[in-house]
Amino acid sequence: MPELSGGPALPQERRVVTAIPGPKSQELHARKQAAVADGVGTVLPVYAKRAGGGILQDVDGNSLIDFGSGIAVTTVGNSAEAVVRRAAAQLADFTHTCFMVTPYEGYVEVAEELARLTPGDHAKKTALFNSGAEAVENAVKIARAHTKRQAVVVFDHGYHGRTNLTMALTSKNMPYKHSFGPFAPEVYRVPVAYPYRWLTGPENCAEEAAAQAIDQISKQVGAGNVAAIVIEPVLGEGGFIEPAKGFLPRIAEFAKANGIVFVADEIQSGFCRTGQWFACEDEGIVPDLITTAKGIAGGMPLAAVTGRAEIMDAAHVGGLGGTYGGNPVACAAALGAIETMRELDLNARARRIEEVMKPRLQKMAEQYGVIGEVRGRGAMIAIELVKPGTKDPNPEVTGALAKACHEEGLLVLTTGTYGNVMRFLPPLVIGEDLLNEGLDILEGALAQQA
Ligand code: PLZ
Repeated sequence: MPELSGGPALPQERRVVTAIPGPKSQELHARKQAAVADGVGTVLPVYAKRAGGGILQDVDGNSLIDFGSGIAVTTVGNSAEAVVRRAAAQLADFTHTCFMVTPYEGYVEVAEELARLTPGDHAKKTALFNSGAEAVENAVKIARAHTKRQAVVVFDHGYHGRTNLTMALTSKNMPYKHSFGPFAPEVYRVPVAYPYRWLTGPENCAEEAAAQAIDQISKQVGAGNVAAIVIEPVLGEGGFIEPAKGFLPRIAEFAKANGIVFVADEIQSGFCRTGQWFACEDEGIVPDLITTAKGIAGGMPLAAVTGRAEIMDAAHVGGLGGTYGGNPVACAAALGAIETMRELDLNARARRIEEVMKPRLQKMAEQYGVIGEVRGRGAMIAIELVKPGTKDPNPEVTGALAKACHEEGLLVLTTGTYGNVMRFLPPLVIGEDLLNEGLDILEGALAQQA
């Protein structure tokens, strides 16, 4: 297996030398519990020391296989060479001027790259922000300024962030919204084509879900009142739901016919994650606006709204911004991340990861009745766990499996509206041996559960 990690050489091997979490992590965790607000949870309290390639090393000397990438962020690996090189050079030159006060080239270069990389050959413009939620909020601001309408349509199982407006756009109450209302008004939620859970079965799911969504928008909101339809081309926190083929194009077409801004939230699915630069390319969708974050900058906080120049320019001069949006170090990191994606052809890597993972997971699904479905594409793959012989969600077994994997030194994340989906988001530079070893651990954990 060729060495794909751009980062400094961190041995690419799993090593479990203490209980997980080990004594040093436990000590740090006690300090965390005393000093950090309880609302900020922790999936697995091992404290990081170094990370790179497909490995996370903790303070006790354990090396874990990383199937999470910090929630789909370190797509190019941690501390990827080009990210470190460019960000370090920028750190030495200047750390901040505020782009709204004294602009700099890196911001403009990232905007030019986004115009090249996002779908469609129309004139495009970009605005940069710090987090995914901020990008989504700004996409809504821009769409409202452009259409002079207020309503925003989102979908069942959708996730768009934790700020007030994006909580309103997010579908799941616990843990994202509970006790935090009231939420922003003029947000309307409609069905999404979730093939595995569509009541009449997967065959007509795309047409039926699209018809229901369009009917609800038309009858309950009025298409002429809708500023934006916001959707994740693969729904991430909702459970790695791939809308049934045909659904997204139908919704995009409806938006176009009614002067509604179609916003693809590619914050989790973008930047090579699904084996394409953006997941919406799979069905040839050209969104009016696209929101990106996570994988864009190799772990530095950066987010963007990119889209049709005439829509992006609808907000008045000075109407968009923020002190740190498009921070120069984050922009340098993004240029390094994009360079890495091109140089290592990470889209091909993502497709290879799918080729390795999916058949093995499908085999496990044949053997173990708790796996209801294997789905996803590229390096955005998931299993949905159910009570055997039914489609009843099985969050208990999902949690137990995750715990068993963690104890063996495999970091996995769960997700889903029903908490019953285990998702796999390895860095795209992970070695194939580690990928297979991670799957071996999962298989062992399944055997124990069954
Ligand atoms: N849109 C599609 O996936 C972030 C959430 C983690 P921020 N998803 C991870 C958590 O529990 O907070 C996300 C996303 C999609 C928007 C966001 C929000 O991005 O950078 O977390 O604000």
